[in-house]
Amino acid sequence: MKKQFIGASLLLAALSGGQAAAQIHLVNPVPQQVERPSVQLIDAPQAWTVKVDAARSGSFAVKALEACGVKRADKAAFTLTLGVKGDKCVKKYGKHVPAKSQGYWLQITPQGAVIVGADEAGLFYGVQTLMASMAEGKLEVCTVSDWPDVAFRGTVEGFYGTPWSHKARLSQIEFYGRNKMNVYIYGPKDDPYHRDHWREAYPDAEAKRIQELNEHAKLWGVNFYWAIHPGIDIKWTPEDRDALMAKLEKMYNLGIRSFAVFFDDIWGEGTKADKQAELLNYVDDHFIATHKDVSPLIMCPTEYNRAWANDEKGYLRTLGTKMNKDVQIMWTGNTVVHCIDKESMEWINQRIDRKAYIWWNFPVSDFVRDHILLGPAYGNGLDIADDMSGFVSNPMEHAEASKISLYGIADYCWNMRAYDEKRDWEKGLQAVLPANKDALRTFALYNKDLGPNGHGFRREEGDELKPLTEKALAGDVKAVAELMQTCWALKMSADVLLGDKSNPELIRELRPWLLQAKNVAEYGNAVCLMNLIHRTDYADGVITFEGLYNQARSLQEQMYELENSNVRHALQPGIKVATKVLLPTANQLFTKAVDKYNAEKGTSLLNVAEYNPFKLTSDVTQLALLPVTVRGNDVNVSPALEVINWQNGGSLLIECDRDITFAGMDFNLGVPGVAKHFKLELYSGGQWKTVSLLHYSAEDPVIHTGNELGGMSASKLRLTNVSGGEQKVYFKHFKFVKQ
Ligand code: LOG
Repeated sequence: MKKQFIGASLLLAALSGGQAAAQIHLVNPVPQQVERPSVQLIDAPQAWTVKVDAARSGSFAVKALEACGVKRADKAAFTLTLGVKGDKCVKKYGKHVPAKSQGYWLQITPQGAVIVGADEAGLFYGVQTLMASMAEGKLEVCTVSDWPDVAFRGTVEGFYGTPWSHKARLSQIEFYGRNKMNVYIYGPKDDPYHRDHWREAYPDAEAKRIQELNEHAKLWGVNFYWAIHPGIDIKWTPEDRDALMAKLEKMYNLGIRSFAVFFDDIWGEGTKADKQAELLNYVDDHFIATHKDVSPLIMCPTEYNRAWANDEKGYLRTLGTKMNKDVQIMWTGNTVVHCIDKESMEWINQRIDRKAYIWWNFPVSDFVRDHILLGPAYGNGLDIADDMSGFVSNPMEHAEASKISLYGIADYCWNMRAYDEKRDWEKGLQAVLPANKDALRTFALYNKDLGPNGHGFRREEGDELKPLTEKALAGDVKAVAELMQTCWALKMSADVLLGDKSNPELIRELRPWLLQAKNVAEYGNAVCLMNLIHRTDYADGVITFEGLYNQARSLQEQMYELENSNVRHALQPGIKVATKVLLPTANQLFTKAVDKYNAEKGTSLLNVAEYNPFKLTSDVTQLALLPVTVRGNDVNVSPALEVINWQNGGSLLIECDRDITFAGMDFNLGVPGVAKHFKLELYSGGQWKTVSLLHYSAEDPVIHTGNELGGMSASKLRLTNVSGGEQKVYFKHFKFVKQ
């Protein structure tokens, strides 16, 4: 029998070949090795005779058969024999099983299937492969040898914003199980019992929900990690240490067997490496080591990315040398939001003296809440499986929509070298919305990039359109007509999805973006027609240029109004779709058509489609890329979520291309009393003038300018740290209002 390693080319051949498609291609993640004499398909059995050792029959891996809808019968034509290596009923197959933890061997013949796991997890994954391969009602005769490249794979619910609902979490956990991910770290920043009130026990109802999630996770082979975030106000005292231990014990009593401790996004006392190491060693020695069946402890350090690592002070090296080697250390890469490569793995592993546990900040959107991220997961090295102890993705607060990229991440972690983001994206869209995959695909094409953001992390969006948009902008009529079809397809996809009944939760999450997509698409259509209609002297039957112009202007307004009426986050307002290629092209085409018309007809229609007179610059690295947005008279700088290290003398400068008259201003640096460390100046009449800053009360973290600012006219505004030292602050909001 010829051995075939499933790779991209083989799968493509299977997908596009004239012969019947191989069913194994339905399986996610892509199995490591598949052997098949030729493509031979049989009907999926209606009933199964299941052979398993009595002692194994209660295992979650065997129970998974029921959860997956397998109907058992005594003398069915199809026999499924399953067990873990060494079990009596699978003894003779033992030699085939890959010697890899979580691995399995699966053989499918017309008479039946055999699954032998290297361990229980492996057996469960073998069952999942068999089930997934039957999704289209057929089974394929083949033999699979499979195991994961990365031992711990999954997600960390670690974002700021509305935590996932209980229902969403249950659905996520099943999705992880089906796609062979085994980690779910529960650490939503806005669960008070995780962070702000970490010492307090969960109220009964919440505790019950966590317990239920944990039980559900066990069924799906997922380790439910409960994370605690004590760094905000921890004192390195025996009392606080005991409070932490007591909370962990409480969670253990609820059934939790996997734990994490986070120290991200804090400053002050809680950030000390030696104290963190001492505490975690204590937890490791007196809790993890003394309890049964508990996973290795995970910690998220304060310096969790290279840009923040201060080698001289040696925070990471201290953790590396002082913290027990079995404590796993999380890492987001070169910056907070970054793809991971070999070189960056080597850099961190050397410092922490162990393999880093990757916390990948994708598809999380808590710093770009106006976008929804439906693109493929790509950019991480395919050669780093052996350099990491685990890999988890931090998803969006939109749980269902996150599954599109999580599908690919599951595959990446399992079989890294065979990972193909394009193939996985298609399969992921299919898995999330089989009833309307094509519509979801079209819509997702315009919801991949994050837009400008403080982390400078961008994604490909609309590359496939560029040849067309370039031609359209150069005046090619055929290209403009084709672009109209593209816009129509976007509108069509949004309408189809709004009518979808198969995944209501997904449509609920997408809804604001679906409505906006319709506006963008209609705007694109109107603008394309504006560029075509001059060929018939600006009127074609009942359609006139001015009518289209009025429509386009109205749609610009409707897009803006939808953003305002559907504000999902006060400080990152907006609902943005197609911002990388399609919308900017439509805006350029609008200006072009209006300019041409004005020149020919001697009119003065307004040609401005998109205009932002404000520009931000800063020598404080973490502020330099923050976008400025204008909404009516409000001018906002997008907030940052992490701790900002604002050096002495560092400033934030906002320039306008003309003088504006100020009505008021306030900003929140997250620290009561910090106003005295900063100087605010306005550039007016050729010179800088200082405006005094104040807090209304000692506890108030919001800084105001009082009445002094009202009525002042200026073209620039500058905020400088004048304290003589570095200030650690948050940048929670920054807003001024013009008259
Ligand atoms: C937070 C995380 C947040 C993410 C993206 C880590 C370790 N911590 O800047 O909670 O979702 O970035 O905004 C973070 O990434 N801080």
